[in-house]
Amino acid sequence: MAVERTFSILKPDATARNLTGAINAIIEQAGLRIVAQKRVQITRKQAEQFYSVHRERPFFRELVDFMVSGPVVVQVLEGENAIAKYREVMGATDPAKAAPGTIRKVHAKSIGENSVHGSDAAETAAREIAQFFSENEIVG
Ligand code: 3AN
Repeated sequence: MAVERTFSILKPDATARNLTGAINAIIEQAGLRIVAQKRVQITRKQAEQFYSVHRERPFFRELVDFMVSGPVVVQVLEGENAIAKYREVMGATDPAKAAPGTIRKVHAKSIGENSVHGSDAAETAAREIAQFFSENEIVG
């Protein structure tokens, strides 16, 4: 398995509850390296662009409102099989269905306020990383 990069967001429900360190500890314990990280307030335009695949979904407005409701921490994670590994570490979208020990099982509040985002495939990871980071901000 090759070394990959994936894109992660610690969402507003996580930053509001001072969970950046606790979530980063789970990420690092899973063997993923945080090779870029910054705390930002994203704009509505950035959120709409980021989640444009969900534009037609009934929860789109709610999702965008939530993502701009407070600061987020955007990250690039690196490691063997990082995309699938981070999806596993995050747990299911709905925290009620997430496996024990996963970030969402431990910390998420609901299916909407679910603490973290992680890319779902290599192409999405590359696109999402490029939306928030320039190459010289990523230090492996
Ligand atoms: P995941 O983040 O696990 O890849 P997606 O891609 O299905 O899940 O959904 C993207 C985001 O949209 C989720 N992280 C969640 O915040 C939000 N979302 C998904 N389904 C719902 C829902 N039924 N109600 C509210 N928000 C939702």
